[in-house]
Amino acid sequence: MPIDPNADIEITGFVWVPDFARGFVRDLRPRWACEEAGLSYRERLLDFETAKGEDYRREQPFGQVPAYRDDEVQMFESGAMVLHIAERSEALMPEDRAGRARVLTWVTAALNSVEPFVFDLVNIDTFNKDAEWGRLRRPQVIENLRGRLASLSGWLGDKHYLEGGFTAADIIMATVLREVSDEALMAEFPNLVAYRERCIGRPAFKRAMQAQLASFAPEPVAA
Ligand SMILES: N[C@@H](CCC(=O)N[C@@H](CS)C(=O)NCC(=O)O)C(=O)O
Repeated sequence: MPIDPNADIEITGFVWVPDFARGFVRDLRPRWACEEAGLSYRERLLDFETAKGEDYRREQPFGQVPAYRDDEVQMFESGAMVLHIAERSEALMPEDRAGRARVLTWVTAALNSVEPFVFDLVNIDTFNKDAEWGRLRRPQVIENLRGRLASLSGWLGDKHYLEGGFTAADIIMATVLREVSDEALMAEFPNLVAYRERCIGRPAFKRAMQAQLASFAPEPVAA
């Protein structure tokens, strides 16, 4: 979907981030959900200072992106946004109650049972790459994450997606797996690599990614 300045859905993002973060900022998730659901959205781009300001914290208490609004609701937390967008489209959410409960379960699992382990590694590899504590702690962090990936890999087996067809849960899980900063570790689980590639090979992901990348200013922008 082209971004539409008149769309009822608004998603916030950053006007500039450093190169390593481009393509990984979490507004990618609701952008991707909108693309899958065929819903247009408008973007509101913020600099860091505005994001940490009092006004914006009324929308996003932690001063982060994304924040979301449409004609009915105002939200923060990308997982909740993807679920909300999924409610507006059968493309991302099964119709039956049991199926919906499974999608909610897997979105929560991705954010609560997998992402914290991925973030522990990102915190070392990206944000503290020269720190001595990181070098000492990394083997244990890898071991912990390996355990989570092994469990996920065992569940997924040869299924194409987490629950039947592609759903909101796959948007969240695939974006979590994209954050794993050790490709050798991922390679221990070929079905997870194939799953991640299958998800991000979708045209809707590519459009969302292009839209995020196109939104960044080349240089930092001040308030
Ligand atoms: N749990 C939040 C996390 C949002 C988040 O971590 N946003 C990052 C960008 S990917 C951010 O705004 N970082 C700046 C900061 O924390 O100051 C969500 O999923 O929406």
